[in-house]
Amino acid sequence: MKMKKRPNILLTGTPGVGKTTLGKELAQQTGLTYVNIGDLAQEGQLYDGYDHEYQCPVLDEDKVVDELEDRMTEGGVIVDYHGCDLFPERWFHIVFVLRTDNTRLYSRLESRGYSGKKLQDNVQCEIFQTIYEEAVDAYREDIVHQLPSNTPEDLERNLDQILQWTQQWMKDHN
Ligand code: DAT
Repeated sequence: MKMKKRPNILLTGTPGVGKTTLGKELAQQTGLTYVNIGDLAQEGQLYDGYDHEYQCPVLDEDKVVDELEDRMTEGGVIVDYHGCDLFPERWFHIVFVLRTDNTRLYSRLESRGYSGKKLQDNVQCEIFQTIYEEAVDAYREDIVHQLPSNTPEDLERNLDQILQWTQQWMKDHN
């Protein structure tokens, strides 16, 4: 018996926009597998050096891609990461860039313990829509969608929309 085909979904955007919240809920509702790239790198120590300015390890992008390749080929993966141009374009069937208003993002990151340059740089990243531009450069523009992620109502709406999209994709491909 042939396995049912399932789509791969990329959730991206500035830290704090709500990728993890949406991704985990989506995984529960769709049965797709949620993969947080930060956690994956931590577990496998997929690092290449240390960034002293931001005080965090630097991702080894090749190792991350190698680690995920088989699972992505099989399909049915929701990937969560605050960057998107390190992945092969062919991996994803759809890309969602979550967006949050500056003042809300500021308080979310502050309560996460961010301060100083790290806080400022992340809020600026959102203001300059850095990740959205990275996404439209890296993927076909018609598979890249921005989603407002300010309120619990936004979260519900995003869940419903992606759930519907996933069900339609499964119908079309099986
Ligand atoms: P990310 O994974 O993008 O870093 P997160 O899922 O950890 O973000 O969310 C950051 C914080 O914001 C967390 O306290 C939950 C909250 N949050 C996420 N989505 C939200 C939404 N749509 N409305 C209100 N708060 C939200």
